Amino acid sequence: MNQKAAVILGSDSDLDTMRPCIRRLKEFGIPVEARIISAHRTPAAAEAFASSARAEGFGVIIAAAGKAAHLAGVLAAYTTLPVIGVPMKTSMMGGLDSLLSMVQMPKGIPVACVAVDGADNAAILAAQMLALSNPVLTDKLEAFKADMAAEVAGKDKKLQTEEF
Ligand code: RP5
Repeated sequence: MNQKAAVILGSDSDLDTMRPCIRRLKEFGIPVEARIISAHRTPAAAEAFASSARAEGFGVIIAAAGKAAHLAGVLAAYTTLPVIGVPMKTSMMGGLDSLLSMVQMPKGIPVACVAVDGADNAAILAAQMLALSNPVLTDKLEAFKADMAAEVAGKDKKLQTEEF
């Protein structure tokens, strides 16, 4: 059963944005390996990682990159594992460049793309994928959703006591 998650960063400059992703995966008890591998600066490493990821026990790959963000697509080209892309916000174009580079994949090589800087959602989506074959993880996700709903309900209740 492939239950590890990989978090691949295109650069160390993506790390701070992606820390919540790594933390969330760990909170769910998912074994995580984080790497810095660039589609452009270390393409051979990208191929090597993705080609062997399934055999190494990974069940999902999360790839964060910015600007001409080809990392998720390149990894997806070398594996049949699901790849989730996280487009990084950029100074010049606000992350629209990253988003379009990531999401506009050609037919045959899909990448599941979350929002710009959507680190937390990438972790939750990865957990949901791994949970397909992991009932313990499914229970954790159900508890996570119930906590979120309770939090919103608490805020709604508080709102009803406000004087406007
Ligand atoms: C991408 O270019 C990286 O994923 C990063 O988001 C962006 C800038 O990288 P650095 O120049 O900061 O290394 O490859």
